[in-house]
Parts: sequence; C-alpha cells; structure tokens
Amino acid sequence: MMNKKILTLGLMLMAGLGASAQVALVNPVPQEVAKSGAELIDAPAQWKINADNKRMSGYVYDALLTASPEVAKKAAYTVTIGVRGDGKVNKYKKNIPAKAEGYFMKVTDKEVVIAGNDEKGLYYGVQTLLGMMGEGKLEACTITDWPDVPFRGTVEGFYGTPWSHEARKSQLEFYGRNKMNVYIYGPKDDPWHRDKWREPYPEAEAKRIAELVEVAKQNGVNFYWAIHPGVDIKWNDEDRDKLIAKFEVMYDLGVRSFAVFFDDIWGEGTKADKQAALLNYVDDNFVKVKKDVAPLILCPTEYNKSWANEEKGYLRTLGKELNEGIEVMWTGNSVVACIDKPTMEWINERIQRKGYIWLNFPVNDFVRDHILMGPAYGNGLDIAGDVSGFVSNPMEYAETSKISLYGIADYCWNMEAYDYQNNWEKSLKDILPSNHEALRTFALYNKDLGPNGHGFRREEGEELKEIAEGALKGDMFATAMFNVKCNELEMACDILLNDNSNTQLLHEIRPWVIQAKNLAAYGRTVALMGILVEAKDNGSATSQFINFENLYKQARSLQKQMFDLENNKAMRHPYQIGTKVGTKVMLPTVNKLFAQATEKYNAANGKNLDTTAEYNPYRLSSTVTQLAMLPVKLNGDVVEITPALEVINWQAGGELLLESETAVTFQGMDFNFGVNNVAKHFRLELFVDGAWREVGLLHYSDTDPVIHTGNELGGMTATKLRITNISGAEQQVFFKSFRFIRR
Ligand code: LOG
Repeated sequence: MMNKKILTLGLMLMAGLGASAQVALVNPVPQEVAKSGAELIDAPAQWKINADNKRMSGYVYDALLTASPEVAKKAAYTVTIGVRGDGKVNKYKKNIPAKAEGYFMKVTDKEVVIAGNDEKGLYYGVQTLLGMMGEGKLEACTITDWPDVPFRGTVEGFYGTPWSHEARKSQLEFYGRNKMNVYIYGPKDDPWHRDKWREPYPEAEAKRIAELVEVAKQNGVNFYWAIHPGVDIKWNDEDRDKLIAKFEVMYDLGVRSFAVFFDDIWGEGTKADKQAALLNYVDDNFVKVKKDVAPLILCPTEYNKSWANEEKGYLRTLGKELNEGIEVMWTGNSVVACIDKPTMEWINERIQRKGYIWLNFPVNDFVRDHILMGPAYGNGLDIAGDVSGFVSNPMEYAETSKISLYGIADYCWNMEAYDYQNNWEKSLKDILPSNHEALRTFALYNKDLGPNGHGFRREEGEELKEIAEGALKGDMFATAMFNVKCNELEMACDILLNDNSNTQLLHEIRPWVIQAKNLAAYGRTVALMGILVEAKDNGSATSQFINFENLYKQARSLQKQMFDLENNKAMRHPYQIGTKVGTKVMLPTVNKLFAQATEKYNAANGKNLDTTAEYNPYRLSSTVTQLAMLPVKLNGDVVEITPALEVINWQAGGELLLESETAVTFQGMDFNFGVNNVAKHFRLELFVDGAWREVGLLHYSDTDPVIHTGNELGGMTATKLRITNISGAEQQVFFKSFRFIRR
C-alpha cells in the first residue's frame, strides 16, 4: 500500500519534471503527453525527412524546413511526417487521434514521427516540434494532441487605426505558430469594410489583401473577409447583388471565407428577418455554388445579452430562419465580458446553434489611454463543447496584443488545462526573449483598463498591495520596499527603451514606457518625502538640497510632466486622451502618499503646501444604462465625458446628470450624438441658484451632427447640468463626444 503510494508520488514527480522540460515550451499546452522518461536530447544538427512524395512540398513541408537542423540525406536522425492514410505513417494509424486538426507525435533519440489526422493536424505537430526545439533540445516523449475549439483566432474588429500590412503578416505567422486557424478581417475604420462596402478596393489595397490571403494559407489560417453593410443597406435586390458582387471581387483576390457584420447600427439594417434572408441568399447563391467557400459568419446587431430584446425576438428569428451552418457571433452577457456556461446556454438555445464567440479583450478602443498587457483570464474552462468558434478582438497595437493572444490560443486549444498565469509568463518570453523580465515588470502596471463605460476591469497590482498599505500606514520598511518597486519599474523602462530586438513592440508601448518612468520617479520622490517627514529630518543631515520642500517641488513637477505627456499632441488619441500607467494600485498609492506626507509636513512646520495630487470634482450619473459608467475627465479647462462606441438606446425621459463639487462658470459646450437634427429631442438644463434653467440647443446646419448651445450659456455659473430625452420616444444616438470648457 505504502509502496504504491510512493510509486505514484514518484511518477507524479517525474511527470512534473517532464512538464518543466522542453514540452513546456510548447504553446498551446498539448492534450496528452506521455514520457519515456524526462530525457532531454540535443537537437540534431542534421536530419533526413521521410515522407510520402506528396508531403515533400506545401505549407507543412515549408514549416518543417524552418527548423534548425539541416536536411541531409545521410543524416542519422530521421523526421517522418505524414497524414492518416500515408504509407510512411501507416503503422501509427491507431495512435492518431480521430479528431479534426489532431496529431500523434513520437520523439526519441533517433527519430521524430509526426502523424496528422489531417493535413492541418500534421502542421500543428510540426509546430509542436518547432516549439519544443526552441532551446536547441528535444524531449523524448509521445504526444497525442487536438484542439478543443474548432475555430480559434482573432477578429480585427476594433475602432481606430487598422493594423498595418506588416503587422497583419506578423500576426498570421504568430497564429500559425500558436495553432490558431482564424483571422477575420473587419477593422471598423477600413472604408471598404463599412462605409464604402459596395465599392471594390483600390488596386494597392486589393494587392495587399491578396498577399495576406497567401500568408494566411502558409500559416494554416483561414482568412475571413468581413463586410459591414448595415449602416445604409436597403433590403432590395440591388443592394443584395452589390454585396455578392463585392464578395466576388474578394473571391477573385483569393478570399474563401466571409463574414457579414451588423453590429453598432440602428434602423432598417437591424431587422432580423431581413438579415437572415440576406445571409441565406448569399449562402445559397454564393457559398454553396462556389463549393470551396467556408460557412458564413454573421455578427448580429444584438450581439450580447444586455442588448437582447426578448419581446421583439430578434435572436430567436435568426435562430429559426438562418440556414444551418451559418455561424452567429456573441460577445457574452455584455459588450465586454468574460464568457461562461450560462451565457452560452442562454444564447445557444435562442440561435439554435453553438455561438461563435467574439471576445472583446484585449481590445482597448474604449480605453485608449490604457495599453493592455495582462493575461487572458476569466473565461469558463468548461465551455469547449458550447462554442463553435472563439475569436479575440485585439488592440490596434498588434504586437503588444500578442501577449494576451498567446493565452487565447492556449485557452481555446486545451481549455481545462489552461493556466493563465503560467501562460502569461511564457508569452512574455516568447514576445521579448532578450528582456522578458523588463517586459514583465512593465506589464505588471499595464493590465487594468481603468474606469470605463463597460465596467470591465482586470487584476493589477495585487503584488503591490501589502507594501502600499504598509507605506500608507507610515511603516518605514514598507516605504523603502515601495521605493524598490519604483526602482524596478524605472529600471525596466530604461532597459526596454534600449531594446532593439522587437522594435514594433517598443514603438507601440513607448508612450506608456515614458509615462511609467515619470510614475516611477514620482513614486521614488514621494517615498523619500515620506521617509524625511517621519524622520523629522528636513534634509540638513544628509544633503542641503534634498530636503522636503525641494522633494515636494520635484513631485509637483513630475505630476505636471505626467499631465503634459498625456496631453502631448503627438501622442494623444482623439478619443480617450491620456497615457495612463499603474492606475489601479501604484498611481493612487503614490498620490495618497504625496498628500499624506505633505499634510504631515504642513502640520509639523506650520506650512500650507497644496496637498491635492489628482483632483477631479466631476461626477456623472445617468438613468440611461449605457451611459451610467462613462468616466469624466478633466484636461485643463476642458471637461470631457469619455465617448461610447456603440449605439445608445436613450429611453424617453432618460437623463444624463453631471455634478460638480464646486460651481463652474461655462465658457462653451458642444456634444456630438452622431445624428443630424436630433437636438430637438433633448433638453439641456443647468442648475443655477437652486433651480433648473433650460439652455437652448441647436445645430449650425441641418447636416451637422454636432449639437451646440445657444449664446446664453457663456458666463453662466452652475453646479449641475443635465440632458433629458424629451421626445417621448426612445432615441438611438451615438455618444461620440461630450465636452464643455470652463472659464
Ligand atoms: C464593436 C467593436 C468594438 C468593441 C469594443 C462588437 C461586436 N462591436 O460596442 O467593433 O471594438 O465593441 O469597443 C463594439 O463588439 N461595440
């Protein structure tokens, strides 16, 4: 009994050791790994390839040729590759998992055998081999592997600057390496995807798309081209034929997979029966006729539960009417949400098929002041059987997005085994092997999104919390540790700024790295302020110059430098202005430490130094759910509400209220609801001297969606402002901008 236990323990330890060896370099984590001992083998310098003739060319063969060993007919080491049915792997046919894209692999000190259930499976086996050899070694083992989710990848579906051609090619290679097989092309700001959906691409763009299709094929990725016709589609034969004609043009460029998006629209385009009829028509007259085109994907208008109108039955209509095989996308319980079993059960029952997940992570188009470098976590580990596909909508920062995408790839492939923390550590090494520790240290402060309209937050700064709490209590050891953390961050930034190994990554994160350096310097200064004030040493003992008041000046300067950087014209985004780092724990802690130290100093020395670090007297609330969580930002004298990207359903009587702690004297104000002539449906009021007073709203012209205020606003002083829908009916508007200027 005892012996058996010890034996089991021994085996478990061995398995554990094995897992930390070369197979552990492979992403995604393989399904089944059996060891013939945790034996490491030096990768051969040469090998010969043994395969049926038909395997000695094509994308799988090309991938194998990228491996480090040289191909030599007389080499002692052999790589055998084949697909079920090939003569060369016939004796392994019982080992091959009968799963799409699955493979069996055997590694010994004499040979590697990779036998795919299909060609893609073989390709993935080759990727496993390449991953395993990352550090020049092989590990003796057998692997039986297959994906949990049949379609895995990304949808380039964000607002903002679309990815560059180079970035897309790099993504496709990354997907191939990490066993993702889908890339859906649908950037909101590509005119030929949305506004000019009827028109063909100009020649140069068309050529690039044709090239991407080729690169995708080389990497085992299906390139889907998405069209977004809902803004102005008319449900007539003419528009239907124009859509097909556009698909034909794309087909001629090589595209064999298509999607139709109806997200973020209102009006005619949103009708479920019309959408279903269009998709069915395309399915019957294009997809099925061509025979080599993948099943269509639809992104519905009600793409998340919080927007689903049960009474109108939009989703059920799609479920009932859409042809079998057409995929329907879903973002979960809200626009930005993690996916769990209940949401899948809810949607699948309505659409009568398995939902195709569009995960709005790590997309940052609604929090452009943050860059998201954290792990992909929070999605249910038990939904593999409930989804037909799972794609992530990333950031416009393609290279940086790879950190989270590395996790999405792993999650989709082997869900139950998904360990997001471990995956994250691996991803940083994969993306910046030369300086992964620096990247990790920096990324620790760039995980959370900050307050946002979707209420979606991420873990950040857990490792700092204890130190921060201690420092805030005046514990000197904790304050010193806090100082060390700031040093670490600064060090990481400096190392990153001189890294030339991944220039694209560094280019993307550069504004945040510079801001992080400011934050680190601010933190160090404040820590020293805390130490001096506790020690009642105003500097004379150590240095004349480093005294509390000079440190205070330095901290003030750093606050201003951070603010200036946020408002730097070259770096700022038109939407969410700013470059924010460490906003969950680090920055608020430094601000509090600053205020505390200054208060103590003031009290002890009879001084009156200003203690406000980051002051925002404005607070927003709204009975319109989609607006209720939007942050209010202060930039100098401009007060802005962060825009929302989706259609806002502003119910009759719904109001938006902005309150200020101190009275504001208005200079001017305008806002953009993205609709012409809509001002008449809304009433603007200011709370002046204890009573609401209406201020006129107008458009400068009928075709101008921007709403302005009448002349009377300038010079009015108020503590509250509200806007109400007075039309008596629901209004559908955008919330593209909202700002006022104070005197
Ligand atoms: C858009 C998407 C955008 C994302 C996050 C979908 C289906 N559509 O609110 O283009 O990147 O949210 O802002 C969306 O998610 N609308």
